[in-house]
Amino acid sequence: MSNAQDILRELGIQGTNAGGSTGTGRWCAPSNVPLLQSINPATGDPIAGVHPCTLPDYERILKDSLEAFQRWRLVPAPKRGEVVRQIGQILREKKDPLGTLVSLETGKIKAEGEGEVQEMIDMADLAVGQSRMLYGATMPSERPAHRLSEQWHPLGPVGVITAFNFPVAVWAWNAFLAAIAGDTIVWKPSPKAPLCAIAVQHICNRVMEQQGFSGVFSLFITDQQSLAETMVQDRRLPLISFTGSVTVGRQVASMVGQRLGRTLLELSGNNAVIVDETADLDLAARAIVFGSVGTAGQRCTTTRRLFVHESRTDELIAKLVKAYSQISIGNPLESNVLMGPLIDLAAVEAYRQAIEEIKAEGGQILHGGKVLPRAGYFVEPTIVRAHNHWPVVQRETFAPILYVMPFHSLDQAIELQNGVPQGLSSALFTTNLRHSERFLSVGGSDCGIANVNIGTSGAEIGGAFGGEKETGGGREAGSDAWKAYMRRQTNTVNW
Ligand code: UN1
Repeated sequence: MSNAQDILRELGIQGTNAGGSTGTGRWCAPSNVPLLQSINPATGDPIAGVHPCTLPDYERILKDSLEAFQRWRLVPAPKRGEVVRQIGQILREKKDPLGTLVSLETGKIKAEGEGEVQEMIDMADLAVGQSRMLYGATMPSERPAHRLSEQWHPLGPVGVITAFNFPVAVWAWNAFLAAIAGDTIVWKPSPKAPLCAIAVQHICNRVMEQQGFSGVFSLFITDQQSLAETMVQDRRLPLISFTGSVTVGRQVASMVGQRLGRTLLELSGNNAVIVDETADLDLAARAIVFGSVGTAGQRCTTTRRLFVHESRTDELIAKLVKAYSQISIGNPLESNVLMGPLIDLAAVEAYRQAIEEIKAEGGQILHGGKVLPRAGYFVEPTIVRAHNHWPVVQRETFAPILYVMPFHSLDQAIELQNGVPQGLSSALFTTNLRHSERFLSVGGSDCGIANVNIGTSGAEIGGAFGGEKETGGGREAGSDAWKAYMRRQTNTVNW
Protein backbone atom coordinates (compact mmCIF):
# COMPACT_ATOMS: atom_id res chain seq x y z
CA MET A 1 0.00 0.00 0.00
CA SER A 2 1.42 3.33 -1.02
CA ASN A 3 0.16 6.10 1.24
CA ALA A 4 -2.52 6.81 3.78
CA GLN A 5 -4.72 8.71 1.33
CA ASP A 6 -4.82 5.79 -1.14
CA ILE A 7 -5.70 3.40 1.65
CA LEU A 8 -8.51 5.58 2.94
CA ARG A 9 -9.87 6.00 -0.59
CA GLU A 10 -9.77 2.26 -1.22
CA LEU A 11 -11.82 1.71 1.94
CA GLY A 12 -14.37 4.41 1.09
CA ILE A 13 -13.19 6.82 3.80
CA GLN A 14 -13.51 10.51 2.95
CA GLY A 15 -12.35 13.71 4.61
CA THR A 16 -15.61 13.76 6.55
CA ASN A 17 -17.90 10.76 6.81
CA ALA A 18 -21.44 9.99 7.89
CA GLY A 19 -21.43 8.14 11.22
CA GLY A 20 -24.51 5.98 10.72
CA SER A 21 -25.69 3.57 8.04
CA THR A 22 -28.04 0.68 7.48
CA GLY A 23 -27.03 -0.05 3.90
CA THR A 24 -25.86 1.33 0.57
CA GLY A 25 -27.37 4.78 0.04
CA ARG A 26 -28.69 4.68 3.58
CA TRP A 27 -26.12 6.78 5.41
CA CYS A 28 -27.26 9.35 7.96
CA ALA A 29 -27.31 12.96 6.78
CA PRO A 30 -24.86 15.36 8.44
CA SER A 31 -26.32 17.25 11.38
CA ASN A 32 -25.06 20.24 13.36
CA VAL A 33 -23.55 17.96 16.05
CA PRO A 34 -19.81 18.78 16.36
CA LEU A 35 -17.62 16.67 14.09
CA LEU A 36 -15.80 13.74 15.67
CA GLN A 37 -12.12 13.62 14.70
CA SER A 38 -10.31 10.36 14.32
CA ILE A 39 -6.78 10.89 15.59
CA ASN A 40 -3.61 9.04 14.63
CA PRO A 41 -2.16 8.21 18.07
CA ALA A 42 1.37 7.96 16.65
CA THR A 43 1.35 11.66 15.74
CA GLY A 44 -1.66 13.24 17.43
CA ASP A 45 -2.82 14.44 13.97
CA PRO A 46 -6.38 14.02 12.70
CA ILE A 47 -6.96 11.35 10.02
CA ALA A 48 -10.54 12.18 9.03
CA GLY A 49 -13.79 13.47 10.53
CA VAL A 50 -17.08 11.73 11.29
CA HIS A 51 -20.57 13.18 11.74
CA PRO A 52 -21.83 11.49 14.92
CA CYS A 53 -25.41 10.18 14.89
CA THR A 54 -28.30 12.05 16.47
CA LEU A 55 -31.31 10.63 18.32
CA PRO A 56 -33.48 10.73 15.16
CA ASP A 57 -30.65 8.90 13.34
CA TYR A 58 -30.72 6.22 16.03
CA GLU A 59 -34.48 5.84 15.64
CA ARG A 60 -34.14 5.42 11.86
CA ILE A 61 -31.36 2.86 12.29
CA LEU A 62 -33.41 0.87 14.78
CA LYS A 63 -36.47 0.98 12.51
CA ASP A 64 -34.44 -0.41 9.60
CA SER A 65 -32.88 -3.03 11.82
CA LEU A 66 -36.27 -4.18 13.15
CA GLU A 67 -37.76 -4.33 9.66
CA ALA A 68 -34.75 -6.21 8.31
CA PHE A 69 -35.03 -8.71 11.17
CA GLN A 70 -38.56 -9.65 10.09
CA ARG A 71 -37.20 -10.76 6.70
CA TRP A 72 -33.70 -11.90 7.61
CA ARG A 73 -34.89 -14.40 10.23
CA LEU A 74 -36.84 -16.22 7.47
CA VAL A 75 -33.77 -16.63 5.24
CA PRO A 76 -32.50 -20.22 5.67
CA ALA A 77 -29.48 -20.23 7.97
CA PRO A 78 -27.06 -21.73 5.38
CA LYS A 79 -28.04 -18.90 3.01
CA ARG A 80 -27.28 -16.40 5.75
CA GLY A 81 -23.95 -18.17 6.05
CA GLU A 82 -23.34 -17.67 2.33
CA VAL A 83 -23.74 -13.90 2.81
CA VAL A 84 -21.16 -13.96 5.61
CA ARG A 85 -18.88 -16.00 3.34
CA GLN A 86 -19.03 -13.21 0.77
CA ILE A 87 -18.12 -10.62 3.39
CA GLY A 88 -15.18 -12.84 4.37
CA GLN A 89 -14.15 -12.90 0.70
CA ILE A 90 -13.96 -9.10 0.50
CA LEU A 91 -12.08 -9.01 3.80
CA ARG A 92 -9.48 -11.28 2.19
CA GLU A 93 -9.11 -8.78 -0.67
CA LYS A 94 -8.97 -5.80 1.70
CA LYS A 95 -6.74 -7.35 4.34
CA ASP A 96 -3.78 -5.09 3.57
CA PRO A 97 -5.60 -1.71 3.49
CA LEU A 98 -7.93 -2.55 6.38
CA GLY A 99 -5.01 -3.84 8.46
CA THR A 100 -3.19 -0.60 7.71
CA LEU A 101 -6.20 1.48 8.76
CA VAL A 102 -6.43 -0.46 12.05
CA SER A 103 -2.76 0.31 12.62
CA LEU A 104 -3.18 3.97 11.65
CA GLU A 105 -6.20 4.60 13.83
CA THR A 106 -5.33 2.54 16.94
CA GLY A 107 -1.52 2.60 16.90
CA LYS A 108 -1.11 -1.18 16.97
CA ILE A 109 1.71 -2.43 14.75
CA LYS A 110 0.88 -3.37 11.16
CA ALA A 111 1.31 -7.12 11.76
CA GLU A 112 -1.27 -6.86 14.54
CA GLY A 113 -3.60 -4.82 12.33
CA GLU A 114 -3.44 -7.50 9.66
CA GLY A 115 -3.77 -10.18 12.31
CA GLU A 116 -7.00 -8.59 13.36
CA VAL A 117 -8.41 -8.69 9.84
CA GLN A 118 -7.29 -12.33 9.60
CA GLU A 119 -9.28 -12.96 12.79
CA MET A 120 -12.34 -11.50 11.03
CA ILE A 121 -11.76 -13.80 8.06
CA ASP A 122 -11.37 -16.83 10.33
CA MET A 123 -14.50 -15.80 12.17
CA ALA A 124 -16.41 -15.54 8.89
CA ASP A 125 -15.28 -19.07 7.99
CA LEU A 126 -16.34 -20.36 11.39
CA ALA A 127 -19.74 -18.66 11.08
CA VAL A 128 -20.30 -20.11 7.58
CA GLY A 129 -19.78 -23.62 8.96
CA GLN A 130 -21.84 -22.86 12.04
CA SER A 131 -24.74 -21.74 9.87
CA ARG A 132 -25.30 -25.42 9.07
CA MET A 133 -24.92 -26.53 12.68
CA LEU A 134 -27.41 -24.61 14.80
CA TYR A 135 -28.18 -27.89 16.50
CA GLY A 136 -31.04 -28.50 18.88
CA ALA A 137 -31.38 -31.67 20.96
CA THR A 138 -34.07 -34.25 21.49
CA MET A 139 -34.77 -35.77 24.89
CA PRO A 140 -36.80 -38.86 25.79
CA SER A 141 -40.20 -37.68 26.97
CA GLU A 142 -41.54 -39.21 30.21
CA ARG A 143 -44.99 -39.27 28.62
CA PRO A 144 -46.01 -42.02 26.16
CA ALA A 145 -46.48 -40.93 22.52
CA HIS A 146 -44.87 -37.55 23.11
CA ARG A 147 -41.82 -36.03 21.50
CA LEU A 148 -39.61 -33.66 23.53
CA SER A 149 -37.01 -31.52 21.79
CA GLU A 150 -35.49 -28.07 21.62
CA GLN A 151 -34.73 -25.74 18.77
CA TRP A 152 -32.92 -22.44 18.36
CA HIS A 153 -34.62 -19.39 16.86
CA PRO A 154 -33.23 -15.95 15.92
CA LEU A 155 -33.32 -13.51 18.83
CA GLY A 156 -33.84 -10.07 17.26
CA PRO A 157 -31.72 -7.02 16.51
CA VAL A 158 -28.67 -7.14 18.79
CA GLY A 159 -26.58 -4.21 19.98
CA VAL A 160 -22.83 -4.69 19.70
CA ILE A 161 -20.61 -2.17 21.52
CA THR A 162 -16.91 -2.55 20.83
CA ALA A 163 -13.72 -1.03 22.21
CA PHE A 164 -10.92 0.81 20.40
CA ASN A 165 -8.29 -1.87 20.96
CA PHE A 166 -9.85 -4.49 18.67
CA PRO A 167 -11.85 -2.15 16.47
CA VAL A 168 -12.87 -4.74 13.86
CA ALA A 169 -12.22 -8.28 15.18
CA VAL A 170 -14.52 -8.07 18.19
CA TRP A 171 -17.35 -6.85 15.96
CA ALA A 172 -16.74 -9.87 13.70
CA TRP A 173 -16.85 -12.31 16.63
CA ASN A 174 -20.30 -10.99 17.46
CA ALA A 175 -21.75 -9.86 14.16
CA PHE A 176 -20.96 -12.95 12.06
CA LEU A 177 -22.49 -15.31 14.62
CA ALA A 178 -25.47 -13.02 15.14
CA ALA A 179 -25.98 -12.78 11.36
CA ILE A 180 -25.98 -16.53 10.74
CA ALA A 181 -28.24 -16.89 13.78
CA GLY A 182 -30.80 -14.73 11.94
CA ASP A 183 -30.33 -11.58 14.00
CA THR A 184 -29.67 -8.09 12.72
CA ILE A 185 -26.83 -6.10 14.23
CA VAL A 186 -26.58 -2.49 15.39
CA TRP A 187 -22.92 -1.68 15.94
CA LYS A 188 -21.75 1.11 18.20
CA PRO A 189 -17.97 1.17 17.76
CA SER A 190 -15.58 3.09 19.99
CA PRO A 191 -15.55 6.80 19.04
CA LYS A 192 -11.75 6.41 19.24
CA ALA A 193 -11.76 4.13 16.16
CA PRO A 194 -14.72 5.20 14.00
CA LEU A 195 -12.99 4.94 10.61
CA CYS A 196 -12.29 1.21 10.97
CA ALA A 197 -16.01 0.73 11.59
CA ILE A 198 -17.00 2.88 8.61
CA ALA A 199 -14.65 0.87 6.36
CA VAL A 200 -16.25 -2.39 7.54
CA GLN A 201 -19.73 -0.94 7.04
CA HIS A 202 -18.88 -0.12 3.41
CA ILE A 203 -17.86 -3.77 2.88
CA CYS A 204 -21.07 -5.06 4.46
CA ASN A 205 -23.18 -2.60 2.46
CA ARG A 206 -21.64 -3.80 -0.79
CA VAL A 207 -22.46 -7.44 -0.09
CA MET A 208 -25.90 -6.77 1.35
CA GLU A 209 -26.88 -4.59 -1.60
CA GLN A 210 -26.13 -7.51 -3.92
CA GLN A 211 -28.37 -9.66 -1.72
CA GLY A 212 -31.17 -7.08 -1.76
CA PHE A 213 -30.94 -6.41 1.95
CA SER A 214 -30.40 -3.38 4.12
CA GLY A 215 -30.54 -3.13 7.88
CA VAL A 216 -28.86 -6.45 8.65
CA PHE A 217 -25.53 -4.81 9.48
CA SER A 218 -25.99 -1.27 10.82
CA LEU A 219 -23.59 1.30 12.13
CA PHE A 220 -24.32 3.80 14.88
CA ILE A 221 -21.40 6.07 15.79
CA THR A 222 -21.78 8.38 18.76
CA ASP A 223 -19.51 9.92 21.36
CA GLN A 224 -22.48 10.98 23.49
CA GLN A 225 -23.04 8.97 26.64
CA SER A 226 -26.76 9.77 26.61
CA LEU A 227 -27.18 8.26 23.11
CA ALA A 228 -25.18 5.18 24.09
CA GLU A 229 -27.51 4.82 27.08
CA THR A 230 -30.55 5.14 24.81
CA MET A 231 -29.23 2.16 22.89
CA VAL A 232 -28.40 0.13 26.00
CA GLN A 233 -31.84 0.79 27.53
CA ASP A 234 -33.73 0.02 24.33
CA ARG A 235 -36.09 -2.93 24.87
CA ARG A 236 -36.11 -3.56 21.13
CA LEU A 237 -32.53 -4.87 21.47
CA PRO A 238 -32.92 -8.15 23.37
CA LEU A 239 -29.14 -8.58 23.64
CA ILE A 240 -26.39 -6.05 24.28
CA SER A 241 -22.88 -7.36 23.73
CA PHE A 242 -20.42 -5.03 25.40
CA THR A 243 -16.61 -5.04 25.37
CA GLY A 244 -14.87 -2.49 27.57
CA SER A 245 -14.01 -1.56 31.13
CA VAL A 246 -15.53 -3.03 34.29
CA THR A 247 -16.77 0.43 35.27
CA VAL A 248 -18.82 0.92 32.10
CA GLY A 249 -19.72 -2.79 31.97
CA ARG A 250 -21.31 -2.50 35.41
CA GLN A 251 -23.51 0.37 34.17
CA VAL A 252 -24.43 -1.55 31.02
CA ALA A 253 -25.28 -4.66 33.07
CA SER A 254 -27.50 -2.76 35.47
CA MET A 255 -29.32 -0.82 32.72
CA VAL A 256 -29.97 -3.96 30.67
CA GLY A 257 -30.77 -5.90 33.85
CA GLN A 258 -33.37 -3.30 34.74
CA ARG A 259 -35.30 -4.16 31.59
CA LEU A 260 -34.48 -7.88 32.01
CA GLY A 261 -32.63 -7.98 28.72
CA ARG A 262 -29.56 -10.08 28.05
CA THR A 263 -25.96 -8.95 28.20
CA LEU A 264 -22.81 -10.53 26.87
CA LEU A 265 -19.99 -8.85 28.75
CA GLU A 266 -16.30 -8.96 27.96
CA LEU A 267 -14.67 -6.65 30.49
CA SER A 268 -11.29 -6.00 32.07
CA GLY A 269 -8.67 -8.66 32.61
CA ASN A 270 -5.75 -8.76 35.05
CA ASN A 271 -3.97 -11.68 33.50
CA ALA A 272 -1.08 -13.53 35.07
CA VAL A 273 1.68 -15.82 33.93
CA ILE A 274 3.12 -18.28 36.45
CA VAL A 275 6.63 -19.56 35.77
CA ASP A 276 7.55 -22.50 37.98
CA GLU A 277 10.95 -23.91 38.93
CA THR A 278 10.92 -26.41 36.01
CA ALA A 279 9.87 -24.01 33.22
CA ASP A 280 11.64 -23.47 29.91
CA LEU A 281 12.63 -19.86 30.57
CA ASP A 282 13.30 -18.92 26.94
CA LEU A 283 9.84 -20.09 25.94
CA ALA A 284 8.33 -18.27 28.90
CA ALA A 285 10.24 -15.04 28.29
CA ARG A 286 9.12 -14.86 24.65
CA ALA A 287 5.48 -15.33 25.63
CA ILE A 288 5.70 -12.82 28.47
CA VAL A 289 7.21 -10.14 26.24
CA PHE A 290 4.58 -10.74 23.54
CA GLY A 291 1.81 -10.78 26.15
CA SER A 292 2.84 -7.67 28.02
CA VAL A 293 4.22 -5.42 25.27
CA GLY A 294 1.99 -6.49 22.35
CA THR A 295 -0.61 -3.85 21.38
CA ALA A 296 1.28 -1.61 23.86
CA GLY A 297 -0.37 -3.44 26.74
CA GLN A 298 -3.86 -2.55 25.51
CA ARG A 299 -5.36 -6.00 25.09
CA CYS A 300 -7.83 -7.30 27.60
CA THR A 301 -5.62 -10.43 27.55
CA THR A 302 -2.37 -8.49 28.14
CA THR A 303 -0.01 -10.15 30.64
CA ARG A 304 -0.05 -7.77 33.60
CA ARG A 305 1.24 -9.94 36.44
CA LEU A 306 4.14 -12.38 36.49
CA PHE A 307 4.58 -14.89 39.31
CA VAL A 308 7.97 -16.53 39.10
CA HIS A 309 9.44 -19.22 41.35
CA GLU A 310 11.94 -17.62 43.73
CA SER A 311 14.73 -19.89 42.43
CA ARG A 312 14.33 -18.50 38.86
CA THR A 313 13.39 -14.88 39.53
CA ASP A 314 16.75 -13.23 38.86
CA GLU A 315 17.39 -15.28 35.73
CA LEU A 316 13.97 -14.52 34.23
CA ILE A 317 14.12 -10.83 35.10
CA ALA A 318 17.52 -10.59 33.38
CA LYS A 319 16.07 -12.15 30.22
CA LEU A 320 13.05 -9.85 30.26
CA VAL A 321 15.05 -6.68 30.85
CA LYS A 322 17.35 -7.63 27.98
CA ALA A 323 14.39 -8.27 25.66
CA TYR A 324 12.60 -5.07 26.73
CA SER A 325 15.66 -2.95 26.00
CA GLN A 326 15.69 -4.24 22.42
CA ILE A 327 12.06 -3.33 21.67
CA SER A 328 11.88 -0.64 19.02
CA ILE A 329 9.12 1.85 19.77
CA GLY A 330 7.76 4.15 17.08
CA ASN A 331 5.57 4.47 14.00
CA PRO A 332 3.48 1.28 14.08
CA LEU A 333 3.44 1.10 10.28
CA GLU A 334 7.23 0.68 10.09
CA SER A 335 8.19 -2.96 9.77
CA ASN A 336 10.97 -2.97 12.40
CA VAL A 337 8.79 -1.35 15.08
CA LEU A 338 7.48 -3.70 17.78
CA MET A 339 5.51 -1.28 19.93
CA GLY A 340 3.38 1.67 18.90
CA PRO A 341 1.71 4.38 20.99
CA LEU A 342 -1.10 4.26 23.52
CA ILE A 343 -4.48 5.34 22.16
CA ASP A 344 -4.69 8.86 23.62
CA LEU A 345 -3.61 11.33 26.25
CA ALA A 346 -5.98 9.89 28.85
CA ALA A 347 -4.23 6.51 28.44
CA VAL A 348 -0.83 8.16 28.91
CA GLU A 349 -2.18 9.86 32.04
CA ALA A 350 -3.42 6.53 33.43
CA TYR A 351 0.07 5.05 32.78
CA ARG A 352 1.76 8.00 34.49
CA GLN A 353 -0.56 7.73 37.49
CA ALA A 354 0.04 4.00 37.83
CA ILE A 355 3.82 4.57 37.78
CA GLU A 356 3.48 7.20 40.50
CA GLU A 357 1.35 4.90 42.59
CA ILE A 358 3.91 2.10 42.16
CA LYS A 359 6.70 4.42 43.34
CA ALA A 360 4.64 5.57 46.32
CA GLU A 361 4.10 1.90 47.30
CA GLY A 362 7.86 1.34 47.14
CA GLY A 363 7.80 -0.66 43.90
CA GLN A 364 11.14 -1.13 42.20
CA ILE A 365 11.15 -0.18 38.51
CA LEU A 366 13.35 -2.68 36.66
CA HIS A 367 12.82 -1.25 33.20
CA GLY A 368 10.99 1.73 31.65
CA GLY A 369 8.60 3.84 33.67
CA LYS A 370 8.65 6.98 31.55
CA VAL A 371 6.44 8.80 29.08
CA LEU A 372 8.43 9.46 25.91
CA PRO A 373 8.94 13.12 25.09
CA ARG A 374 7.78 13.10 21.47
CA ALA A 375 4.66 13.69 19.38
CA GLY A 376 1.98 11.04 19.79
CA TYR A 377 1.16 9.00 22.89
CA PHE A 378 4.25 6.91 23.51
CA VAL A 379 5.37 5.38 26.80
CA GLU A 380 8.12 2.94 27.74
CA PRO A 381 7.20 -0.70 28.31
CA THR A 382 7.74 -1.19 32.00
CA ILE A 383 8.73 -3.96 34.41
CA VAL A 384 8.18 -3.46 38.11
CA ARG A 385 8.75 -5.53 41.25
CA ALA A 386 5.47 -5.31 43.11
CA HIS A 387 3.07 -6.99 45.54
CA ASN A 388 -0.20 -8.55 44.49
CA HIS A 389 -2.31 -6.79 47.12
CA TRP A 390 -1.36 -3.26 46.04
CA PRO A 391 -4.44 -1.48 44.64
CA VAL A 392 -2.50 -0.58 41.47
CA VAL A 393 -1.77 -4.29 40.88
CA GLN A 394 -5.36 -5.26 41.61
CA ARG A 395 -6.76 -3.08 38.84
CA GLU A 396 -6.32 -3.09 35.08
CA THR A 397 -4.24 -0.19 33.74
CA PHE A 398 -4.49 -0.33 29.95
CA ALA A 399 -0.75 0.17 29.38
CA PRO A 400 2.42 -1.97 29.11
CA ILE A 401 3.22 -2.39 32.81
CA LEU A 402 4.29 -5.83 34.05
CA TYR A 403 4.30 -6.55 37.78
CA VAL A 404 6.83 -9.22 38.81
CA MET A 405 6.29 -11.18 42.02
CA PRO A 406 8.27 -14.19 43.31
CA PHE A 407 6.56 -17.23 44.89
CA HIS A 408 7.70 -20.38 46.70
CA SER A 409 5.01 -22.99 45.93
CA LEU A 410 2.59 -23.54 43.07
CA ASP A 411 -0.39 -23.46 45.42
CA GLN A 412 0.70 -20.04 46.61
CA ALA A 413 1.14 -18.83 43.01
CA ILE A 414 -2.33 -20.04 42.02
CA GLU A 415 -3.85 -18.36 45.06
CA LEU A 416 -2.12 -15.08 44.19
CA GLN A 417 -3.09 -15.36 40.54
CA ASN A 418 -6.73 -15.88 41.48
CA GLY A 419 -6.53 -13.16 44.11
CA VAL A 420 -7.82 -10.32 41.92
CA PRO A 421 -11.37 -9.25 41.01
CA GLN A 422 -10.94 -10.10 37.29
CA GLY A 423 -10.82 -13.57 35.68
CA LEU A 424 -10.02 -13.45 31.98
CA SER A 425 -6.75 -15.14 30.99
CA SER A 426 -3.97 -17.05 32.73
CA ALA A 427 -0.96 -19.17 31.87
CA LEU A 428 1.46 -21.54 33.54
CA PHE A 429 4.94 -22.30 32.21
CA THR A 430 6.12 -25.67 33.47
CA THR A 431 7.58 -29.00 32.39
CA ASN A 432 6.01 -30.70 35.41
CA LEU A 433 2.93 -32.68 34.41
CA ARG A 434 1.47 -32.55 37.90
CA HIS A 435 1.77 -28.78 38.03
CA SER A 436 0.11 -28.49 34.65
CA GLU A 437 -2.84 -30.66 35.66
CA ARG A 438 -3.14 -28.92 39.02
CA PHE A 439 -3.32 -25.55 37.24
CA LEU A 440 -6.10 -26.73 34.92
CA SER A 441 -8.01 -28.59 37.63
CA VAL A 442 -11.06 -27.37 39.55
CA GLY A 443 -8.78 -25.92 42.22
CA GLY A 444 -6.49 -24.28 39.68
CA SER A 445 -6.91 -21.13 37.63
CA ASP A 446 -10.30 -19.45 38.05
CA CYS A 447 -10.11 -17.71 34.66
CA GLY A 448 -12.11 -18.18 31.46
CA ILE A 449 -8.84 -18.92 29.68
CA ALA A 450 -6.09 -21.09 31.21
CA ASN A 451 -3.07 -22.01 29.11
CA VAL A 452 0.02 -24.14 29.62
CA ASN A 453 3.32 -23.16 28.00
CA ILE A 454 1.66 -20.48 25.88
CA GLY A 455 0.96 -16.93 27.04
CA THR A 456 -2.19 -15.10 28.08
CA SER A 457 -2.92 -13.26 24.83
CA GLY A 458 -3.45 -14.38 21.26
CA ALA A 459 -6.48 -16.61 21.83
CA GLU A 460 -7.72 -18.42 18.71
CA ILE A 461 -11.28 -17.77 17.55
CA GLY A 462 -12.12 -21.50 17.60
CA GLY A 463 -12.49 -21.50 21.39
CA ALA A 464 -15.02 -19.53 23.40
CA PHE A 465 -13.46 -16.23 24.44
CA GLY A 466 -14.26 -14.50 27.72
CA GLY A 467 -13.74 -14.55 31.45
CA GLU A 468 -15.19 -14.95 34.92
CA LYS A 469 -15.77 -12.69 37.94
CA GLU A 470 -15.55 -8.98 37.03
CA THR A 471 -14.59 -9.88 33.47
CA GLY A 472 -18.32 -10.38 33.10
CA GLY A 473 -18.89 -14.05 32.23
CA GLY A 474 -19.65 -13.59 28.51
CA ARG A 475 -18.31 -15.91 25.83
CA GLU A 476 -17.73 -14.90 22.22
CA ALA A 477 -16.32 -16.41 19.00
CA GLY A 478 -15.97 -20.21 18.85
CA SER A 479 -17.27 -23.32 20.60
CA ASP A 480 -20.98 -22.86 21.40
CA ALA A 481 -20.83 -19.05 21.75
CA TRP A 482 -23.44 -18.83 18.94
CA LYS A 483 -26.14 -19.82 21.43
CA ALA A 484 -25.97 -16.36 23.06
CA TYR A 485 -27.41 -14.85 19.87
CA MET A 486 -30.44 -17.17 19.67
CA ARG A 487 -33.45 -18.03 21.75
CA ARG A 488 -33.98 -21.61 22.83
CA GLN A 489 -37.41 -23.11 22.55
CA THR A 490 -38.40 -26.40 24.17
CA ASN A 491 -41.08 -28.26 22.25
CA THR A 492 -43.37 -31.04 23.48
CA VAL A 493 -45.58 -32.72 20.90
CA ASN A 494 -48.30 -35.20 21.83
CA TRP A 495 -48.53 -37.30 18.71
C1 UN1 B 1 -9.45 -7.91 23.56
O1 UN1 B 1 -8.42 -7.37 23.95
O2 UN1 B 1 -10.57 -7.37 23.73
O3 UN1 B 1 -6.53 -13.15 22.76
C2 UN1 B 1 -9.48 -9.18 22.83
C3 UN1 B 1 -6.22 -12.08 22.24
C4 UN1 B 1 -7.04 -11.57 21.10
C5 UN1 B 1 -8.28 -10.93 21.59
C6 UN1 B 1 -8.15 -9.84 22.59
N1 UN1 B 1 -7.36 -12.66 20.22
O4 UN1 B 1 -5.27 -11.42 22.65
